[in-house]
Amino acid sequence: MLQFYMTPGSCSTGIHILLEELELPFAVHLVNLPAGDQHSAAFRTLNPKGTIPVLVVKDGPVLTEFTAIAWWLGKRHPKAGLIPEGVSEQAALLDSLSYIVGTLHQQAFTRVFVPERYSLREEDRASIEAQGRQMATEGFALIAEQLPEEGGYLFQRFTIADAALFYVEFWADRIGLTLPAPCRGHYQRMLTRPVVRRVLQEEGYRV
Ligand SMILES: N[C@@H](CCC(=O)N[C@@H](CS)C(=O)NCC(=O)O)C(=O)O
Repeated sequence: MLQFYMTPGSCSTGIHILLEELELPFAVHLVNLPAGDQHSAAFRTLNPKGTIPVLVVKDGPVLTEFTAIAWWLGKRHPKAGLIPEGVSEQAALLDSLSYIVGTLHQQAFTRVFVPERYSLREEDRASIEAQGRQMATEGFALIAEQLPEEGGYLFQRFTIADAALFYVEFWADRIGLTLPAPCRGHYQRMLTRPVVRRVLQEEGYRV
């Protein structure tokens, strides 16, 4: 069975959605980030980077990094169509996925959630957070150009990139950041998926 290390309401929610969309059996290990579980010796042995999500495959690799885990799941279960077939289509998918995880999440939202990573001076925190919100606004505007006007999926059908886009949209919703209409439509479309609703409920959110 797969061993899944996750924190409710974090980027691991995107992987949680993919695991449940694929109907895979997996055991959950909750990592309490505010309590610092990710710094424990046991967790660092598993993932020296000290981040979730982590997916441990029996007799297989220990997968870390959202993109690597999502890619592994999509490739391992090709019939689900979570990754398109052509090389150019796959490159386009990786383009969007890398931007969402590497820029929207890592650069923008990290500034909003943990501004202290960017300056030791207490008086800088508010401006770093504001900068993160501005970067997120710009990032969503770019992503919106790739979406159908009324919302819908990034690549005609649901792919691993939509799971990533969903978790940053969920964060935008939580911090009261206004999304452009196509992203709002995407977010609503994702919320109509029974698996997405179930995952949010399992993670302790009211849908
Ligand atoms: N590059 C990693 C980063 C994942 C990441 O930043 N996860 C956050 C939660 S959303 C985390 O583990 N934070 C704990 C920490 O940085 O101490 C990935 O794409 O999986």
